[in-house]
Amino acid sequence: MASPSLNYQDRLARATIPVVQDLLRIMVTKETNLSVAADVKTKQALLDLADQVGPYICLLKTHIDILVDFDNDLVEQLSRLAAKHNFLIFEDRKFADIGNTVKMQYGAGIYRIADWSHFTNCHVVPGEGIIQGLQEVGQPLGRGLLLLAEMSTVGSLANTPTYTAQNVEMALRHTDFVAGFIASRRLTDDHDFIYMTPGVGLDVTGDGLGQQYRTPEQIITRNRSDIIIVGRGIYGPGKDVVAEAQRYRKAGWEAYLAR
Ligand code: 5BU
Repeated sequence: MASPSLNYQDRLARATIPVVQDLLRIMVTKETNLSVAADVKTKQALLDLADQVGPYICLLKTHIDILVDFDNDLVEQLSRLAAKHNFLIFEDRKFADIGNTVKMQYGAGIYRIADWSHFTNCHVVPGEGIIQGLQEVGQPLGRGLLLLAEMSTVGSLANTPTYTAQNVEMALRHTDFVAGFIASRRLTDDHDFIYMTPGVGLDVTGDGLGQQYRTPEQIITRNRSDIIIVGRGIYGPGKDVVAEAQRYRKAGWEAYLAR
């Protein structure tokens, strides 16, 4: 098979999942492949961060269960900021249970993730039923799923050829709901999936707890991933959030243009 176009615009024309079309359209319009990992502990800190980085990102990645003061108003305000700045939301929930359980975890509970998060993700450790369960809840709402085919950390047990390849096989059987992967690199040219990569940093190589940072150039230009996910590199101690968001947006976009 001929090497596919890696151009976001071409892929927008070909994308079949509506939420993937929305994401690619935002990336092309705003010229950004940056996602900020908003790992903060309070509602106000999350809203402030989203408002500050909003103009520079295509996707805001959340860990909603970190918040000490989550409420429904947070979801409403976050959704308003997403509309104001034109970005989508990705709850990095990493579901990992049986299909019947994840359906409830995704659609119900306090967080009702499926109601507001455009993307979420799962481990395929339990087998394909996890995808089916999430799909029953998410697809009618127009959501997309990412499979955790690799992780960014030292010694990740997911990063074995067999496990990663099985993620790809499962994704290929669910192309109406599986939008792509969390991985450090493009894994297949058999179908045009979206790739998102955490563990991206320009200044340091690790965090002392197993995290490993690679540069946008490594991830986007060389590894052909699509979206860089950056957390502490943007809002860590002493950082100027807006300046860092601009810097990572530029680095990510230049790495894209270079390929
Ligand atoms: P950091 O501050 O840029 O290290 O944050 C990285 C974010 O990405 C954080 O929210 C993690 O939970 C998330 N992450 C990751 O770092 N590595 C992975 O393999 C996956 C998610 Br999956």
